[in-house]
Amino acid sequence: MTELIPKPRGVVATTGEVRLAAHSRLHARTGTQGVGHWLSTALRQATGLPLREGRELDDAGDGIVLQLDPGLGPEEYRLVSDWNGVLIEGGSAAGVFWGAQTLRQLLGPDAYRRAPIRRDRAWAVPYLTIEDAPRFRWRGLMLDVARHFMPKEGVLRSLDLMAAHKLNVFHFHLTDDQGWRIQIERHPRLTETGSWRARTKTGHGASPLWDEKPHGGYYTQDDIREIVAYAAERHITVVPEIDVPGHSQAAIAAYPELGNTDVIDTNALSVWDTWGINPNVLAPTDNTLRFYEGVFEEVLELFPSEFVHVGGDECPKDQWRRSATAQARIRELGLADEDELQSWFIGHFDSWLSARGRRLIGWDEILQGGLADGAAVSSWRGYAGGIAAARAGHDVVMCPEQQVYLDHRQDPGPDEPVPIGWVRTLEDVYRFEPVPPELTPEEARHVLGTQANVWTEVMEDHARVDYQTFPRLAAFAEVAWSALPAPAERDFADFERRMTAHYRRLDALGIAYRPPAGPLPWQRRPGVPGRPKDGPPPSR
Ligand code: TNX
Repeated sequence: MTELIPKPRGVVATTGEVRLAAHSRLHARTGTQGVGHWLSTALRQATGLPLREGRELDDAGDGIVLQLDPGLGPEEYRLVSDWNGVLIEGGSAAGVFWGAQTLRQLLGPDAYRRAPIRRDRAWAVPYLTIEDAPRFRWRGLMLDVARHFMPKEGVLRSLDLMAAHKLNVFHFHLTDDQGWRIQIERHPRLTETGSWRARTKTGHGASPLWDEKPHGGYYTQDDIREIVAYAAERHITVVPEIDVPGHSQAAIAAYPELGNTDVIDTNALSVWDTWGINPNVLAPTDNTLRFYEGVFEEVLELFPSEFVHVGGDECPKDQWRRSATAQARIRELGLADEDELQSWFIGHFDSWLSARGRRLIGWDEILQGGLADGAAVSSWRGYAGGIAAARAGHDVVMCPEQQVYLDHRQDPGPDEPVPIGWVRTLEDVYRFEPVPPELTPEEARHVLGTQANVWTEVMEDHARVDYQTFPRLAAFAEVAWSALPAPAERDFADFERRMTAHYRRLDALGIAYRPPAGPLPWQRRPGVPGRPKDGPPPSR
């Protein structure tokens, strides 16, 4: 049962086990009540045990105690299972929460079920001591809900899956050319018009196809508040992304005056129904700035996170080159070119966010034309942007597409459902190193951490998202949390051995992961695996 993922810093095992029973109690001391509530709910669902709130460890030695230990780092925890019961201590409630996640793994895969399958089974925690702490403070997952909308329940489920893997930053990609997914009260057409597209490109290559089926959806501000609160209970910070000045066709379709009206007829634009880099970008006008300040004002009220992501990626400059308005702006500001105009645009929101006590983060294109003072960078086009930013003293989140883009295929085989050619296998992800050797230790301190990105052009529902995300997210979680050696020295065989236990957990969670061997989910023949015809009736 100690096949833990992500691998903890240190485990010392002895013989014996704590057996949870009907009279076992859970006691959450000062500052850990929220974790206690989460843990008792999760374990009650799975085990059917009452786990009543207790005062202290029982004489029986089968209770669970949660408490803070100010001597530990903020996300650090210690889990001791011995004749006294199970004690989880953390430097903060977050540390205790990660310890509670470890406890769930120690209880076995059935601890991930939503209802007990067998009443008579024992729930045991082996005697051991675990000392553990994360390598990085930013252990992120980015989910693109713009290309394909994911209903709120799916987002909450993703947060649960992140928590189970000790990931703590949810980068919520809320807007793009293909859809605007967050209600903004002062600009209602962003969702009325911007959240729906009439059809979606499905085919690839020379002869694209469209499905002729409307697609859309958005989160109300109440939904967003619920998502943020749900994440907070799981010690996950939600970083919202509102993409500017590129990836904005959905917004322009809703409010045509946001586009370069002197270059194209923006009234003719609708929410984009295909993929790729879109030429229709925001006009660099005062009207656009005021409009988006209004958007960000509402965003700041909904999301308490220190960082706010403003996109900044893939902004073709062609319309700005042809626009008299954009050119006048370049002259008026004394800028050299369109790249500097993009920097000015991002710089405006950097100061605007800083004045409100927040920090801007953007994709590495925001380096072009000069990086705004306090800005942090999501390095996606390899490491180069991250290296340049760290050297210039900016904070960085490493998420190079060559390693941690989970929309890329995970196997070269012809049956892989993804039309993207690049292969990023489970082992590739496991051998991903977020801190490139080029950085000095001083510069490396600017690497806040790392993030896996799930772009959903080819994922129309959460089963496809599961398939692309798992099992690779388990490897990614270990890279983000555990103190692994250099890539070549990593023990992938040991990781695979632990994955055998982890697949059972993913099964219990109902995740449609890519199986390590055997037929892919849609290739299973009816009647082969599954419940035997004359098997026992399901237990109640
Ligand atoms: C590049 S990563 C993009 C996304 C796409 C992704 C597909 C980034 C900042 N931009 O818009 O969805 O590639 O892999």
